[in-house]
Amino acid sequence: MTRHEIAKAVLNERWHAMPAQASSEAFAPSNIALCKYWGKRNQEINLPVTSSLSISLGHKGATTKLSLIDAQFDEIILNDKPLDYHSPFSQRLVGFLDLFRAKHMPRFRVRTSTNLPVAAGLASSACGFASLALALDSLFAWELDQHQLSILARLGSGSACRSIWDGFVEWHMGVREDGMDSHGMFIPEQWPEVCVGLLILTDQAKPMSSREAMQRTVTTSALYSSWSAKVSRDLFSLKQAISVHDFLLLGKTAESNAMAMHATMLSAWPPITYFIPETLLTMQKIWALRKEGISLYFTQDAGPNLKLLFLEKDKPVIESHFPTIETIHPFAAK
Ligand code: 2P0
Repeated sequence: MTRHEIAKAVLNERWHAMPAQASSEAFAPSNIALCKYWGKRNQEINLPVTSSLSISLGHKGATTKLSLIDAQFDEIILNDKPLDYHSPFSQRLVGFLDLFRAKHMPRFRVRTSTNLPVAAGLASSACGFASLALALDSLFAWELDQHQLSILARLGSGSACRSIWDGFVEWHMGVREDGMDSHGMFIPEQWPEVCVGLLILTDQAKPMSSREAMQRTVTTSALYSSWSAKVSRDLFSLKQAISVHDFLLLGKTAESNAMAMHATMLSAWPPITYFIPETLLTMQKIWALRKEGISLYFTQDAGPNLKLLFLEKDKPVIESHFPTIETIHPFAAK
């Protein structure tokens, strides 16, 4: 099935609905995977090879304002900057909007603002597409449930399907070819002491999109054949850690999962790495602090920056070692 057919199937009889209001606004949090999504079994509709598990970043994410305009083309504005209609990012958004555009429907103005560093590997496409799916739901008064919204967000960007919820979320890979069972599922467990520290080591754009990198890994990496089994073990451990609030198990599993994902990239051909010297130096600093008894772990996505995982009680000592860190409390009231 095509993306278009999936969108139509999710919307069902709502497909013909005209916008119920002239504008809408929605927020979605960014999310950080503790067990990564790395590889697709279907590239067109973003079906993953494995399930994954994330933590949403509370008030850190994207707000999308959507309105109808009388124009020839959609207008895309990112952080107050109008984007060139032909830029790859605009085209990706327009392609997503096209999924929901019946004949003769006006164009959209999409104004997205993030409160996260853009292009720092902090999953801004995830919160961007999730907030856009939520804004569309409100504009058209579809009143879809969260699982349906998660499927629509997934059509924009895989990891966006986890940004529909706060807290811990598991993206179930599903088994169906049409992907109707491939969506996020909320894990109803609060763990207010958990902190995520954003450590920006460079503001340079990443060398390769995660989309391209994961595809090259799937097709060329000798280590990729072991990835599914690693994910199954890590998902089991993470769910156990979350249910009994075992931070050591959570941190260890998340760090090991991230390192294994990067190992699959190192063994791709041509090899891929998102490490820069500062990434490795910071890892060594974290491992040294751990030897001193500080309970600190990291995870790394498709970029050189690190996200640190620690508990609230250790925040002062962590912030003293990493003065530039931005600490996020995923479970704090918004
Ligand atoms: C994740 N990443 O689980 C993994 C870990 C990056 C590293 O999901 O092609 O932007 O839009 O489905 O969701 C980034 O990939 O890729 C990502 P598409 P996406 O967070």
